[in-house]
Amino acid sequence: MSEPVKLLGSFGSPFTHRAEAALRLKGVAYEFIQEDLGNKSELLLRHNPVHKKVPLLLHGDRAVAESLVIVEYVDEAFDGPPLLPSDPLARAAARFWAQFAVDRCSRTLFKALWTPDGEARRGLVAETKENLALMEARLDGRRFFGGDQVGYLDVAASGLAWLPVLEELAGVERSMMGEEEFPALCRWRGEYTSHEAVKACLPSRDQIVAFYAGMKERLVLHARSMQK
Ligand SMILES: N[C@@H](CCC(=O)N[C@@H](CS)C(=O)NCC(=O)O)C(=O)O
Repeated sequence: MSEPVKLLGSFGSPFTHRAEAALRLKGVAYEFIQEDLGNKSELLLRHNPVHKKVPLLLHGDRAVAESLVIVEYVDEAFDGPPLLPSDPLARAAARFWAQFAVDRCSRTLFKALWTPDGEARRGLVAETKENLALMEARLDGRRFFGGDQVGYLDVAASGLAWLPVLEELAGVERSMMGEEEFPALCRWRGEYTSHEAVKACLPSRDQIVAFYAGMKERLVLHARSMQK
């Protein structure tokens, strides 16, 4: 009998979504355990003592932490359509761009979201758009980043899929990823969010709002402290 798979996560968290999307895409049966981030469970603290964060995957008695590490583990440990390409160079490229999407693209974008209007924000928006332009070019006419199927890089970059809700929440009037400037990325967002496996674990607008609403003040303060 296969060992049980449990995912400790928080619905609305883009990191949790990555792990859950990987499980869905591979067709792995799992139990989702909603974690209260204000009162973390003993299970989470015991198995992720370093970061104490979600997502956390439990496969039998083995624990895997960090969203992209989980995605790679799920890809390797279970049958189902591959998320990473088999060619070593293509794998390296997918990892390179995933790192870019996470470290550069999402971080700058997130700072831009919560930074009040002014010179600092204008700089962050310009940097965000430069990063998005690189992601746009990376799509290069393909349906998904890796080709016709949803793969590792799509999952890594999936935070871009709920940007409109975050922009609404942050009171951003002009989207940083508008259709005119980024047609390929906007089309990709539509393809990603309407994919059957992804759709099944995509938080609703209300769930995203609920997840971030409580943090808004903290996010604004955090963005401000990073400029000092
Ligand atoms: N680098 C981690 C980030 C995970 C993360 O920031 N998780 C947040 C939820 S979105 C969390 O658990 N926050 C709780 C805390 O910081 O105490 C990953 O990719 O999994």
